[in-house]
Amino acid sequence: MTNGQNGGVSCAACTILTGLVEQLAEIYNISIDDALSKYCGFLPSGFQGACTALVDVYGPIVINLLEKKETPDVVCLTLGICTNETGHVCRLFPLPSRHRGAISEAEELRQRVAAAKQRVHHLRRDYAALLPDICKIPVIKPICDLLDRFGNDHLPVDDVDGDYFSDLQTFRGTSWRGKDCNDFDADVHPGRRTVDDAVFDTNCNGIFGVDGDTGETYEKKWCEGTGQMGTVLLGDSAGAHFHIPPAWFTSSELSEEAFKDLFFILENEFDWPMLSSSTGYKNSTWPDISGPVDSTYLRLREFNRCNHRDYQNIGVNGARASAMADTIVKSLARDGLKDNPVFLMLALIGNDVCNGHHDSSHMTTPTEFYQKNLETFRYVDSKVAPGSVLLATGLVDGRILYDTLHNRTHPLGSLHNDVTYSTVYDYLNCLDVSPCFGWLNSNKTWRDYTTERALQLNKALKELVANETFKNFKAYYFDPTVPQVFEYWEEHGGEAWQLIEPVDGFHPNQISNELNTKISWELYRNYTPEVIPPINPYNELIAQKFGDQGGY
Ligand SMILES: *[C@@H]1O[C@H](CO)[C@@H](O)[C@H](O)[C@H]1NC(C)=O
Ligand SMILES: *[C@@H]1O[C@H](CO)[C@@H](O)[C@H](O)[C@H]1NC(C)=O
Ligand SMILES: *[C@@H]1O[C@H](CO)[C@@H](O)[C@H](O)[C@H]1NC(C)=O
Ligand SMILES: *[C@@H]1O[C@H](CO)[C@@H](O)[C@H](O)[C@H]1NC(C)=O
Ligand SMILES: *[C@@H]1O[C@H](CO)[C@@H](O)[C@H](O)[C@H]1NC(C)=O
Ligand SMILES: *[C@@H]1O[C@H](CO)[C@@H](O)[C@H](O)[C@H]1NC(C)=O
Ligand SMILES: [Ca+2]
Ligand SMILES: [Ca+2]
Ligand SMILES: [Ca+2]
Repeated sequence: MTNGQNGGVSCAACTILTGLVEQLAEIYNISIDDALSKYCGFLPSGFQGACTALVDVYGPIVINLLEKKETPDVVCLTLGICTNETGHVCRLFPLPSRHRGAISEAEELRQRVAAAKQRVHHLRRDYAALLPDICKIPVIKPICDLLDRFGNDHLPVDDVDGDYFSDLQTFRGTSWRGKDCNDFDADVHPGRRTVDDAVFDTNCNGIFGVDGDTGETYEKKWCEGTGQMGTVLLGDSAGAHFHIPPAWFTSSELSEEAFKDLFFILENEFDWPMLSSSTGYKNSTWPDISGPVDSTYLRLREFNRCNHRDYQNIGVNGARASAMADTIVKSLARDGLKDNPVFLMLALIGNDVCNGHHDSSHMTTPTEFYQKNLETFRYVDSKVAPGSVLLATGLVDGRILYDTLHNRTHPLGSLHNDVTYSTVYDYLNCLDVSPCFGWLNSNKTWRDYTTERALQLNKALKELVANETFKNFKAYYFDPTVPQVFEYWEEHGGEAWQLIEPVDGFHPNQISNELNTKISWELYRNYTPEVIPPINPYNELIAQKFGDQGGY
């Protein structure tokens, strides 16, 4: 994400937090001062120092203006955190209606900010000196360091033997890739083809040891030649299952409980790959993620228990075709000679047209899309064992987002029903920090244009799949299942908005993830049954002898 314009990310953060604090004061009938303390108190102790430091610097003006019923936008413009260098003043929360009509909204905002600046003149301080670079503040530094650890290579951070598998959950660990059952031996990791496994489990699938009756290892007896396949996703935030806890943006739900997993969430980049459509492997225990879990990995594991733990979710927030080819795909952990084949899904469903930034020059062209995807396909071909499959999914028609949500209330407006998705989308565009300028936009011309480019890119991808051949896998093209997911849900009595992540108004949620698996699997069965691997006849025996195979 860029830093944006008109105050960008800092302005959005200031305005949203100020808005939530104002609402807290109202809900609990407390002063703004107390609401600020209450908010900081909700955060895990590691963050409270940073929160208090911010309150020390900005608190006096925030308190003064909110108690005079100024809006969060006016507060953050007065503080100078939001600016208007493009000539537009960005507005998220509604202005008090009493002045409406006589003057334009922009003019009213301008007048309010001018008056506010005068009123709090005596409280203003040298903010640049007090908060030079937010990441240099001692209490905030550890948080910035944490965010820096995501790095660019998308590999597990805690990986002693360097085989790209880890035994910790976060930092691209077992939430993303099967657990490394021996982190001191790079030859031991999920996905390895059947070897001896007499004493140790060399592929971490929980199957090892020797059958005393026959003298054969269980791995050879029950796994070898059964058509094992690992599950791999190469994708973006949708594939990694991006989710922002709605309670963080809903004033009535803010609480200590809501933030208790803040570190875990940061360490997993706001993604929930362990519940995703491609590599989900466990039921949700998160209070705000409800809905069943189904995934390609779970289906392949059900077909063949020898596939236990052989999954890799290589989804990266913001990924587009060029980043995938240049860096992301290189974090694939696979050896064509030593490992089993893969069932690989490539799904870049939007970013190539999303980073529009007020013009189309940031959108990927069809020629680039063909070339960059071809590079990715070739890299995969150099890494995977023969007999693999690659299923490429095209871009979605993101117009469904605006059509579904534009006049609904965003969590930030839930207290007074006064902030719609349309307002949030345009606000993020005004700050140039939207995850998708073209589709999350009240301007229909832009939404249509963005879809037109997406369809051109899909045509290029289809052509790639039809024209090129690869040594170690067969490639297939599928349109995204989004229209079928919506149709299915609505036919079964649901409403469209229930399928979209509420805070970002952009990503498919848990229900969508599960339905995507169900519908994709039907498509494979009907149109490409050859991609579905055989059922291992020894599954029952494996379950009896090895139970949950070591879990995850
Ligand atoms: C809010 O608190 C004030 C005193 O702090 C009290 O006078 C008022 O009645 C309270 N309002 C509500 C709705 O409880
Ligand atoms: C926007 O910028 C202009 C020029 O710098 C300034 O005069 C005006 O007051 C600003 N408006 C607001 C609301 O800050
Ligand atoms: C999730 O829960 C359901 C119902 O209890 C169960 O049938 C299913 O096996 C569970 N799935 C996973 C991945 O544990
Ligand atoms: C939202 O917009 C749709 C059409 O786009 C309309 O049918 C619906 O009545 C609107 N709902 C509200 C609450 O305004
Ligand atoms: C929508 O965007 C297009 C392209 O930038 C622009 O020409 C048009 O004026 C905009 N329409 C509205 C209603 O703002
Ligand atoms: C793919 O093949 C079709 C048909 O042979 C051809 O028309 C097209 O130009 C090819 N595309 C590319 C990018 O090579
Ligand atoms: Ca390792
Ligand atoms: Ca290892
Ligand atoms: Ca094994």
